[in-house]
Amino acid sequence: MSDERSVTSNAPIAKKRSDYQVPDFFIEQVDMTFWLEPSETRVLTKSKVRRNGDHQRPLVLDGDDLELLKVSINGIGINTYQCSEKQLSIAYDANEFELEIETQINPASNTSLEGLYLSNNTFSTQCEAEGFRKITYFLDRPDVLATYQVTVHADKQKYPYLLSNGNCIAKGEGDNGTHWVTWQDPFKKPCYLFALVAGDFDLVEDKFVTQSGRTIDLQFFVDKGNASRAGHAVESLKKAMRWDEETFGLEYDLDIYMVVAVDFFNMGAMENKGLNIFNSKCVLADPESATDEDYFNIESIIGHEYFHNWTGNRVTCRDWFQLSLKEGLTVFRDQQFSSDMSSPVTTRISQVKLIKERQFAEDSGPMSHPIRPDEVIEMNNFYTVTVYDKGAEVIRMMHTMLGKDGFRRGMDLYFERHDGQAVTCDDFVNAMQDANNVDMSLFRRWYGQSGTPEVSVKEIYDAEQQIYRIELSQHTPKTADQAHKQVLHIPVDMMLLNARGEAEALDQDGNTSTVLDLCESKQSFEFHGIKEKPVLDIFRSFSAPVKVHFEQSTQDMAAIMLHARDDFSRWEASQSLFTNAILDGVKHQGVIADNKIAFILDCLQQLLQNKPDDFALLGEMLSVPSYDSLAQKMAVVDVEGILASRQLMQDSIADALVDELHAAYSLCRNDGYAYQQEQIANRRLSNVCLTYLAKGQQGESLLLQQFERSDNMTDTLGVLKAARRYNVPVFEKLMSQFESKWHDDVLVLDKWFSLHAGAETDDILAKLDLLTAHAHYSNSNPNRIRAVVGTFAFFNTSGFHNMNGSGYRYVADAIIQLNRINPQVASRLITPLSEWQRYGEDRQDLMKGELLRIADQPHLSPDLYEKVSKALHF
Ligand code: B3K
Ligand code: ZN
Repeated sequence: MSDERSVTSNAPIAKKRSDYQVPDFFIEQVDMTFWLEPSETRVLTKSKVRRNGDHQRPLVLDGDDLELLKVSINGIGINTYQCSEKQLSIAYDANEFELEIETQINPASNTSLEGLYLSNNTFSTQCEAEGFRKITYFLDRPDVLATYQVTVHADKQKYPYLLSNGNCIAKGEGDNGTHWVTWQDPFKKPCYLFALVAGDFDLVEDKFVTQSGRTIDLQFFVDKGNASRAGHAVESLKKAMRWDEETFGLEYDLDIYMVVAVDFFNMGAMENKGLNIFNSKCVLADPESATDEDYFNIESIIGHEYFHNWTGNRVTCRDWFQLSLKEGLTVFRDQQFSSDMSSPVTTRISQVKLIKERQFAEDSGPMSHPIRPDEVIEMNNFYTVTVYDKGAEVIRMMHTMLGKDGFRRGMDLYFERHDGQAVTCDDFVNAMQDANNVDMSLFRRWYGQSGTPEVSVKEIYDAEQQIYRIELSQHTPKTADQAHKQVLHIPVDMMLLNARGEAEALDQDGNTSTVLDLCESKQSFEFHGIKEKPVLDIFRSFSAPVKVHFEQSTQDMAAIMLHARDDFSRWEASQSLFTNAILDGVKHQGVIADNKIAFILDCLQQLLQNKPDDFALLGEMLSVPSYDSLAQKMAVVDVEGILASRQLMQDSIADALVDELHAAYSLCRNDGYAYQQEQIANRRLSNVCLTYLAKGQQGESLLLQQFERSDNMTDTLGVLKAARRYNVPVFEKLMSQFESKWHDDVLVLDKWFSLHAGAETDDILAKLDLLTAHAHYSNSNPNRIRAVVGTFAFFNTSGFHNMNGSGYRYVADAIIQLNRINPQVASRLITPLSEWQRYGEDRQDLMKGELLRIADQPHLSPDLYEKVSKALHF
């Protein structure tokens, strides 16, 4: 079998951004009726169609997996249409007409979880990006905006709640135990925001009064018995609504806001107008079953979907290449919200980790693309860390450069110009530019250029003249998708510190920080009147998504880590110190020079003696960088070298600082659980300490004590992770206790599956087989697949990269099985295999072998086809 043959037969065709054309027709009003039955749902769609411009082209509608029952125009049935596998083409002369289409679909057999499907016994939809075409023939593109009226008929007993977008305008009883409800959404929307839900739920209700005094009904629909777990999500929504009013002056528009939680969902949540559908994992929480991280994520995702109501729904994307217009901006908005609601520094740390660990890897791999992609085969493949999180960094840079008020002016103008429209990323930048009267032509390149820019920093201090100079140069290495790179406009936030961590004045006004504009390939910046060689704190708060090459002395890093005022800078310096030492170990067969270890231990000791006020920050600073962030620093990743050297660093800390860690651990007691910052920080620090202490003599008894005492999932999981980390024998026993307690709770059981799948033990493959054979494992539940296969592929480094190839084979087998069941989930699992080029030759061959095996499958989904063919031709 050759890789050429396997990836070119029946090749799906890529769409190009440059080929955009306005729609030939608009659909302005839609009236839909659903008769819901698990395997035979009928859908009647009446659309008001209007020709766009003077042409005679036919109306070509998208469809996928539909049975066409009837087509009529202006009330008269026709059969002069042409229907192919993915299109319905209708030639009709009039410029305006009413089109009626009846289709039949099978939600029960829809395992792709796109279109209309059944999740347990709930009918639910997911239409973004192109799932509406699995419900009816339609112009399934985001620049066709219509108002919708939707009537849903279904069995009353099985589906007492029938929901769709907008306001409920009528309801009634039908024949044979059925009932019906009609919904009307007065706001024009693209069809990807359409939603329908039918099921039996517990309903949790609340109210929100907007800044203008309107009362909004908030309704949360959750599985029966889960009402007590919805409180945090409801509070999060109210906070998000208030925050958007206060920060951006944006008020909610409908009178009702509904959130439905379902167990079977391909991602976190979906912002359908007035009817958000959520993965139950992103809604339900109580202290016993959810961790602080779960609480944080729920608040942030509830916020994210709510913020989409303006950035995404009221102003939407012209075409899918513009996805970052809504996603980058909405991620930035949810990040600001989270930062205001919780700890700004830990919030920023987690965002930066994601960029460095995952986005930089995407940039340098076969799927590299700009935040506004130029070519797409399967749109679902582009809901990426690049479009979302690098997209948010690009928005953040504008915020940094224009300032809070300037950014707000830009947002105001954006809504003033584009409310109710489908627009482009350029339109957004234009609004920012025009509102602030600045030229952003150079900055715009961030939208079109992929790859991670690398900035080299040199510092020169002239003691005699008291001048300090920084020389910066930028270069973006070529990527899989683009050979030639341009210079970018990079905002460089910096400060100069003296050895005591105090900030130097940078100008005559006494400003102590500044944002330099790096706009050329080489540029230098001078500061006068600097009396001693300063310590440079550069790219503060990660002011641009770039890699920095700066040979800073360990003394300078330690000074920042121990004394800087800026918390984020302190954390970054701690990570740079660790990274230098660990990579030194990788170079020297896993041995880190004694003096390097001693230096770090000394710094950590000082840190533990003079603790920062924020214990969560201390916990982060005591944690060594992840495997992924270390791997990013190597041209060829030395898996065993990183694992050994990282372990040596952790062991050295665990052995040398037992007393200090124990003291810190004992200090962090909480009385009774609350999701509240000081408590969260205590739990974070104590669980970091516990992970180190698990190695020592007292390890097992500390673990057992905490397990017994714990009244919350954060501390319970802290024990299990620490026990797993050091292979403490009690791990298996505690895991079975945990399983017996939680085997009926889907969300908690996912944590149990994931803990097992992430165990870096020699028998992991046998264990994975047991997990997939477990009575509660299911290949149709994405959360469970991610808990087992996802955790293993992304986080079980030694197991996935086993030199006998068994880890790669296991993941490829899972992907092959999922190809037909759920292409979106399968496609997300392929990323670690597709990064083969980062490893040594032996591993490369094994990984490519598995990619070829996937490529050779009959009926490969476009999702996998796109990724596998790019990975093989890299
Ligand atoms: N817009 C959705 C994501 C849709 C993903 C489609 N494969 C959720 C969000 O970003 O808010
Ligand atoms: Zn989003």
